[in-house]
Amino acid sequence: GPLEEMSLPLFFGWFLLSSARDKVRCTSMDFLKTLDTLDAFKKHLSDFTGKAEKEVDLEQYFQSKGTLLHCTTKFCNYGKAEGAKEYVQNPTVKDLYGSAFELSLSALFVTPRTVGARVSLTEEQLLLWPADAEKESESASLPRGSRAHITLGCAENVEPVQTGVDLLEILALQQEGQRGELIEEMELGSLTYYGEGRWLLTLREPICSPACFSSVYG
Ligand code: ACK
Repeated sequence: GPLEEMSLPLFFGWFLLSSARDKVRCTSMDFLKTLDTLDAFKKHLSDFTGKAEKEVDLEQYFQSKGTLLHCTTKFCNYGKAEGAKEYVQNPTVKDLYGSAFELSLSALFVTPRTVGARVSLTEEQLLLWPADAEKESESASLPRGSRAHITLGCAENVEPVQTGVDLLEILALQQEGQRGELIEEMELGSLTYYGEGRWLLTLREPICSPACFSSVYG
């Protein structure tokens, strides 16, 4: 009945603690500030503007949604999403609910739609990862956990669900053997362009972020 559906959250995920949040926000702001000044980026500016504009301010272009940063494990949609009830009943989910984890952020990525951080999950973290999270990817063979990410911002009229889709798209290109165009070694890591406005910064030093496994009803 409706009461039962109400008892499931909107989604489960790891929620970054406030110190980690600031660190991640600063790093991503640094990256966006640098990226939109690079000649290589300006060369492909039409990916972002669609018009012959000369500049784009990426910090303005992406609106950050709220202040909480999180990595979604399972989108439950209050129980309406496929597999939501099974996920809640998983004993590991119950056992680990409310406990602390260390997330490893291994890359930042930017597309005309979203900006996000890739999260590299440990074996233990994968126990909380739903089996079907990567099914949207057309090349069906991406390893479990590939979609794990933190949404850092979305372009106007873009929903955060897009961030994971954009990440899967870049990883699918890599798996097809596309190595992208290595643009430059930045202080933060190496910057690669994958065409159609898709930029990937592989971090030299992964960012380690303490996070709590919990859920949101809001
Ligand atoms: O940035 P995200 O991972 O993308 O965090 C938000 C969160 O749930 C609350 O909206 C994610 N989300 C929304 N719809 C879906 C979906 N269909 N599949 C997976 N994640 C989703 C969204």
